[in-house]
Amino acid sequence: MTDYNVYFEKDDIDSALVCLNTYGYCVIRKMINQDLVNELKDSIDESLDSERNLPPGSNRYHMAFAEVSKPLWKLADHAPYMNYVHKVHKTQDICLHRSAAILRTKGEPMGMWHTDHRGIVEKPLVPNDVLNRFTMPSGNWFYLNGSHPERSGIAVIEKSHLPGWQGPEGFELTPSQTSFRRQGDSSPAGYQKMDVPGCIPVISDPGDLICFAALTYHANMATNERRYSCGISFRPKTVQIKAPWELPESAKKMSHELSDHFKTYIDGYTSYDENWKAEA
Ligand SMILES: O=C(O)CCC(=O)C(=O)O
Repeated sequence: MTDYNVYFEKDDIDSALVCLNTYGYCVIRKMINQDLVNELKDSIDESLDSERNLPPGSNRYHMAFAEVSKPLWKLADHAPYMNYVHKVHKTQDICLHRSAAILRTKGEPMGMWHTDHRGIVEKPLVPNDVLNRFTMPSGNWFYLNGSHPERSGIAVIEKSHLPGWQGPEGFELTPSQTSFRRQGDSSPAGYQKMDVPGCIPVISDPGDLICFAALTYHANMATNERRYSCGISFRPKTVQIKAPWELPESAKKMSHELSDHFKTYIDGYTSYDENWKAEA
């Protein structure tokens, strides 16, 4: 599908990072085993759909999944994953930055193309304006069903992370710059189809780690099965964030219950208050 390689083994992170920097994404094969894949899926079910009543064609997100999921913390003890994390940040002095889980059910259409990156926002209005200002890779995701255009998963636009990128050929960035639309289309909403130059439907297996750069434009592909994804990301402690929200009780509970050797990751953790909005 591409004339370059995007698949790397977990003992070749250096080559994976060259691909990530060049094309804006990469896949690290077999990062976790099937047992951990199953544990993470069960944990997502437990926290997002314990009654199994999520209707077809819909989704639920947990935006601070590390605060409720013990299996997710297994990644912080997983030497190959942490080797990737240390290499990507060029330091071992890191704290928990963000974590999330997403559950989607069969029948959900493709999502909107977007970048998670917000740049430097003078007056943050929502939590992502506070947390997504940095150039650290924002997508370190486990697509626990794997990713495939016929089933579910993620698509990216290759090289859309490069400086000066103004949208795919025939498209233009939306006024917010966080998405793009066809030239001549005045709709403020972003595009939601796969027929875009540079679109790469990522194909991966359940234990693979899908990485993309902070700026890389991406979209969830149409969901044709119950679909699970999650991620835990860290940032160098030198990147300090003063969050304008109070640390929620769930974050305090997590800190209290974490094993001592993980406590270093809490120093600098802001959590995520989805109800926070800047005062008018
Ligand atoms: O659910 C997905 O596959 C993608 C989610 C996504 O694009 C995002 O959270 O930024």
